[in-house]
Amino acid sequence: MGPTKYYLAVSIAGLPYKMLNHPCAHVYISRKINRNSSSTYPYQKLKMSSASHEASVFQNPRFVVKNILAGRQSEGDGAVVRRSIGRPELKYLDPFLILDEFYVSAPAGFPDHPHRGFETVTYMLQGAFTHQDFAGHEGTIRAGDVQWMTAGRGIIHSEMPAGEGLQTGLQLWINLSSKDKMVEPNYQELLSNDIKRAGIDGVQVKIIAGESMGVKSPVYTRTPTMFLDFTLQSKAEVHQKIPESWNAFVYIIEGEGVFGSLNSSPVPAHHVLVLSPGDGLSVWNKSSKALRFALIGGEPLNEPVARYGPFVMNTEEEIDQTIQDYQHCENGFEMAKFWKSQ
Ligand code: FJE
Ligand code: FE
Repeated sequence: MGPTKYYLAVSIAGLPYKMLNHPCAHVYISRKINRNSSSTYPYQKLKMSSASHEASVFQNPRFVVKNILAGRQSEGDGAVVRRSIGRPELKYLDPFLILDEFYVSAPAGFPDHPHRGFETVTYMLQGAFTHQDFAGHEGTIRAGDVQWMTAGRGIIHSEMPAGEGLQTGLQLWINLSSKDKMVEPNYQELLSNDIKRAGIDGVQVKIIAGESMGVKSPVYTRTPTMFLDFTLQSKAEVHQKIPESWNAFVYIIEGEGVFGSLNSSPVPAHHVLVLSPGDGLSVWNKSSKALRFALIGGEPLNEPVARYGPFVMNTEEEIDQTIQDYQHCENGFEMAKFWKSQ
């Protein structure tokens, strides 16, 4: 099997991969088998004011203003994603470019491809993924682990399944402000064990970024961001503050929940809910099963967005420059010259 087969099979954010085919690096498929780890951790119990009381302290509660099912689509090489942010009905929710729930079984995956101008956050839900980049970084994240990658001025990397069977997770693309688009690439890896948790009355939260129930994440977010993974047992409720001026949305991972207003209809998994402005969100699980959802918020950049597949800049001129840099292995893409993933 020659590499050409894969060029044809791969698309990047709707563009045929061939258009981004690199003159220096070849795209080819590889995989490694890694053991999946699973473990359990005690949730931190916090004493705080009663949740129901807190509901009444939202001066300006957030409501659901858009509810969209994230349907399945093909991405990468044989991978399937449910795209919520980034789909035609919801092209951009400043500063968020894409949220994908990905479903991948080897040999499918996301072979060698570039990024510039934003961050990707990969949060594994099931299985494991191995990442390799053109600067020699390599790592495997497993269920519950997070990789927070700042592509900045340029990354070329591969993201491939590391285990047998179905690997699933969330990948969020967060735009960078014009002053940060060309920063040095950077990785923050948060292993499941190190992710802080809090909980009270049938509610558990993993704090990937930002703060909940008085517990803060150590992740440094260049674009101020909140990323919380909530699990509500049957009949539980939660009332989470969100900075007033931020854009925020919910992605339902499992179960169904009532969001924003107690008498609204329950919404099932794989829906994205865009929230109105406000200082907090209330959520109720009226069902008999657990509800799991991600609550994601960020400070809007309020800047123009010029986008070409995996390159996100402010102007078309910067996009042209980026394509040139990529093709000539310059201005951050130097390491592409002889690199391909293994
Ligand atoms: C990418 C197409 C892609 N969603 N979810 C084009 F598919 C990708 C890409 C991903 C991706 C990777 C993972 Cl691990 C999970 C994803 C899209 O890699 F970056 C471009 N440019
Ligand atoms: Fe990528």
